[in-house]
Amino acid sequence: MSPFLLTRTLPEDTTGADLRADVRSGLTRTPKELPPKWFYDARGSELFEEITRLPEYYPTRAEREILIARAPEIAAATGARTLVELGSGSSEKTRHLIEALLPGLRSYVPVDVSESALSGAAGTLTAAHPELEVHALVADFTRGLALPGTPGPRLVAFLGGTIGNLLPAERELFLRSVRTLLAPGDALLLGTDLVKDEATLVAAYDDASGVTAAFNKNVLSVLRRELGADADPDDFDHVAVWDPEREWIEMRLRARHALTVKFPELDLAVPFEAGEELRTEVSAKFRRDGVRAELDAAGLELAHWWTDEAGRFALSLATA
Ligand code: AVJ
Repeated sequence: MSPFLLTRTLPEDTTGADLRADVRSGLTRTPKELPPKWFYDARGSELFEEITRLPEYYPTRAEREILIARAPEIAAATGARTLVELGSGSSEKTRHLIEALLPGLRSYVPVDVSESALSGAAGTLTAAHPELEVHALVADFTRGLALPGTPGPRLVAFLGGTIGNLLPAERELFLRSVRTLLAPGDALLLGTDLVKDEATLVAAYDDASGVTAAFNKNVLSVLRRELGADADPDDFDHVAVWDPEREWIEMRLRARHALTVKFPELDLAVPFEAGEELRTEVSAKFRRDGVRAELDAAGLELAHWWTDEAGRFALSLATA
């Protein structure tokens, strides 16, 4: 009944070492940057959940619309007995997929960097589906994955458009590593936000109520708590810009005046000029041909492409 396992693939304290390494390399280069995974402590995960309910943030609703409409087709096409979900977060949308995959589904493997999001989600799911084995993994899926030996066929889902957080070269490595997880008959379900008008995109990352600004600044709280940094959120402005050449949104923190952030534990002082920006996230937007080409380069074949009615977001089903 309700087997629930939680595995950390890395010893807990490498998280601190990873953060220190990212701070050292990302904050001492020009322009400054930090990887977006550091947003997601318990507070950051909560703020992201709040973002998904904002009127301006359409991706979650658009993807849910596609999942509800296409879950039966996905179930029929894959016959999955194991669902692996990378970057599962609260697993809220996944419910639709899980319900369509039952009764054939045996095992659900949510993978996320946020242990708080994982245990919350797994609790809800095991309560709703006591017959399902839930094996949660606290892991950074950009570093390669070892999956538990669950029954095939496997469906690996990477939803929400989170692949857009990776730069093109990182996406290529990531898709190749996913490809190695797939046996013949397994499949990848990939969610991608789509290129659209700039006003809609920028509003989704700079909402009127300031929740995304708080989410962006939360990374400064992570630096304070984890590394003893003296970063003050009031010293920075939230910035969201669309890069039309690279077709991605960048979130940045812009110093309101010249300041220095000190990291006593790292013996590091990071100077910011007035107006200097720290890039905290890239969120790439896609087109069908680009997705097909990237899948192809990783040895994956685009089998289905579904969008919401408004054409804002896409789900791709790819086979090995
Ligand atoms: C969770 C990575 C899909 O890029 O849209 C939301 C994160 N950042 N608002 C995205 C995010 C700002 C989100 N992903």
